[in-house]
Amino acid sequence: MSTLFEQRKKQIEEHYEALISRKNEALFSENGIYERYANPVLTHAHAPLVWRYDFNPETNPYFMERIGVNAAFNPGAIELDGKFYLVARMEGVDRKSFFAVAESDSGVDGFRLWDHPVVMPETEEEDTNVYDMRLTKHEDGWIYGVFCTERKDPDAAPGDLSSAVAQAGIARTRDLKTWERLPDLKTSSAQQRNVVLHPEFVDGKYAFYTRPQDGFIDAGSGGGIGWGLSDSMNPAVIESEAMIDRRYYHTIKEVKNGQGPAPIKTEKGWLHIAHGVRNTASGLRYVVYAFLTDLQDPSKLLHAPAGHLIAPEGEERIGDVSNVVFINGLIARENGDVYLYYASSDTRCHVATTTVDRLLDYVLNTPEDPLRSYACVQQRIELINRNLEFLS
Ligand code: M1P
Repeated sequence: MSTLFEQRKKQIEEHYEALISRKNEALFSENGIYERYANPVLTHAHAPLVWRYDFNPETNPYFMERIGVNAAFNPGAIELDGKFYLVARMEGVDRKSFFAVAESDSGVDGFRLWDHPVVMPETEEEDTNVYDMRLTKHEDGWIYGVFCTERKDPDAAPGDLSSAVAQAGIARTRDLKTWERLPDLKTSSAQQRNVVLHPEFVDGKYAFYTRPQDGFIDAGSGGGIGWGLSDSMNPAVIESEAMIDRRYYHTIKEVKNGQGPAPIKTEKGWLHIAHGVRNTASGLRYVVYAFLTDLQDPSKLLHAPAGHLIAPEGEERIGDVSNVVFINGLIARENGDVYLYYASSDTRCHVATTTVDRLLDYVLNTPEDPLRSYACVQQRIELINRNLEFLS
């Protein structure tokens, strides 16, 4: 007769393998811009069993979890030798985030996390929490990971155990296995999050998308997707930041916004996927949006379709931080296919598939936000009248 340990171990192993080998299926797309998928690509339950259970019956007779995993979200993404890799933000039940690599052959299912999480070296200043890595294959030959490093605010009032300082941590790798930590990005802003390295040199310098901010949560006078150049990555120092994509009153990005992954180079310009945040009676609402910048000058905004590209739907709306979709990873393949890896409600990772052509069509042909109801109605009437004339 098998022991409780053996029964539970078998059950959990079978359940785990069924989850990893589950096929995913594209869903019908109402908007025609991209396809969502039936299942998330990565969840807390994808965390390898050896991360969580003690497999020794002597020390774990009930086969209980010893170190639980709470969530898998906000993954960076990269294609290497035809394989799809996510560098996910894994969060332990202790609320600390860390990075771990998952790989898949299809990009839409079969993501399996490597046996060991990433060991991210620290600078002289320890990180309390690290998360949201953007991966950039830079033309200098390195793969850079730029991520948020969060530390307790040294100026917090006594008893305030929430105030934090966010800055951009930087590391580089060739294989996603060994990471060399570089000094944190230096800018004049009190807080930086959602910093992304542009894949090419601009005027012979490293170029960054930034998100200067006054407070840890509040944009204050900051916010908006910024842009700055640095002579070097070691250390990376930005002397002055320009603003590429501002926040506007009564829009999807009125509270704050942030560059998603590194932009896709297309014949029409740099295609950007980003997140925007607005306030509601039930808290902040995070959506994903897109815009296009100039090929020669990536800091020059060319087209900015109104509204969101992806907003939380169904189960995506619920999680540890509800009503959130967030993106910091995409894979654009040689053949024009695009895999958007977005996370929902700080809990799980999803994929949406599309192509560069479809995204460009969307960005170039969706009208900009005219910022007023009356003008929005005029835009819609113009479409209706064109349609009615065409259809008559
Ligand atoms: O909780 C929602 C998101 O909040 C932050 O994004 P932002 O800096 O734009 O506010 C990040 O911490 C992100 O990880 C998180 O998903």
